[in-house]
Amino acid sequence: MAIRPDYLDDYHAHGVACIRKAFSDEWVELARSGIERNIQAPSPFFRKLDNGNGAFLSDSWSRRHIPEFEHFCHASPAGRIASQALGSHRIRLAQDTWFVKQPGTSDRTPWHHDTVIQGPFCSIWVALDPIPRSATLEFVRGSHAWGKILMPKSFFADASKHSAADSYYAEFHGDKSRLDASLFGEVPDIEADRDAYDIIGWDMEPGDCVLFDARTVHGAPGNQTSRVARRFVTRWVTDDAYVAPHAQEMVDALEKFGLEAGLRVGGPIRGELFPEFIF
Ligand SMILES: O=C(O)CCC(=O)C(=O)O
Repeated sequence: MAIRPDYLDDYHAHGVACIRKAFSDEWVELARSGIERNIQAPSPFFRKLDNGNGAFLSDSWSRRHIPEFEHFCHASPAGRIASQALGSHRIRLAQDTWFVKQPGTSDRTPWHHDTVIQGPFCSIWVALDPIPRSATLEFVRGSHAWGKILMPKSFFADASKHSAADSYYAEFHGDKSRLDASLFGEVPDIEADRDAYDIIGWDMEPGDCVLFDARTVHGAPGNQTSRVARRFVTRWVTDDAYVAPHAQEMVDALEKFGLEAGLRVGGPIRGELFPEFIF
């Protein structure tokens, strides 16, 4: 199925498009079941941040042992949407991941963009629950064209000053003392001056998704609603994508956790962990 041209226009112009009803109830239910199974069988990438008021949970690359996710990645509309967004018949699945924000969590997803892979790289973030605008992922419109790799604030700050969620988002960004700082900027303090930015987001219903360019700066509030807010995300690349200069820690973590990704900094995204799809 071809995605509507206006969605593609939004994706290219703004770095993000909200695609309504892109995933049927069956896909939503499958992803929810996968999350339940995954919480019982976490991978080494599983994280649970819990400040006592409702947790923020996540895991990544768990489709290898969660059949629901494997099926979702291979057969849902996600790959086809990504192929059209990236303008390539051949694409690779770079990552499956999910996030759950239980009611009451104050943990923000800090403003960031997804930089450990450079080159053509998009994400499809699917809402698995009704998520109101006040609790959903939001974006700085057009920031995919800012032209610089921006590191989260926590990358530069003293570790003791980070919130757990901030640390999580800088966890695999390398040791700054070993990196050429001129390669990076710092994500501006968007929360401190929201009116200065063109921030967009949507009320989401289960099965709606946001398709975004990995360079588009995004973040999410906590969840101050009375319902859980689950999301399932797949990330996709073309063969022109490569491992970013600051991704050595991510490469090391994949090897340490036995995922045998075979990645090297500056090298391409290939191999079994990143299956190829042809549309
Ligand atoms: O859903 C969230 O809170 C985080 C999502 C995110 O940062 C991403 O998918 O890149």
